[in-house]
Amino acid sequence: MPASLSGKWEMISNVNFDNYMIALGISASLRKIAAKLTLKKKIERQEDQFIVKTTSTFRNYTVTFKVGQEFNEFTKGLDNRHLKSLVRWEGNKLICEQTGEKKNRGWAHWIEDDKLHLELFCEGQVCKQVYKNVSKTR
Ligand code: VLP
Repeated sequence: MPASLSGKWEMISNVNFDNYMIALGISASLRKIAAKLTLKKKIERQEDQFIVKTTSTFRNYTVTFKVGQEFNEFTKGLDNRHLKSLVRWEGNKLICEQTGEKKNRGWAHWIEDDKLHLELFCEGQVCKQVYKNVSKTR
């Protein structure tokens, strides 16, 4: 079993986010706002189900899925597209393929050095984000 993705996380680096957003067709005005955000993730795992909440002072986005089970995803408040998404484990990486209008779209999450790593892919662009753990212990 890979190291747990569960918990609360706060973004500490964000590389190539603008080009990822351009690939998604996000407007310049929205990109300007988004670029300044410190994104947070709350990842919960219940049996074979994951709930991934991305939050910020501007907008929030939640996705719920079961590993290995394709689902319909609507990226409400992001690029507002309808996707067929499928998440699977590939070694220690949790990988999502998002099939729709945009080619080679998806993301990958994994733990490395106690940090949550995220790569966001779209049409050849790769945005790399790293999050530190901010879960409360006790
Ligand atoms: C859209 C780019 C501002 C930017 C415009 C809105 C909630 C993996 C996966 C689980 C994501 C999040 C992608 C966020 C950037 C989209 C930003 C509002 C933030 O996360 O953890 O959904 O795909």
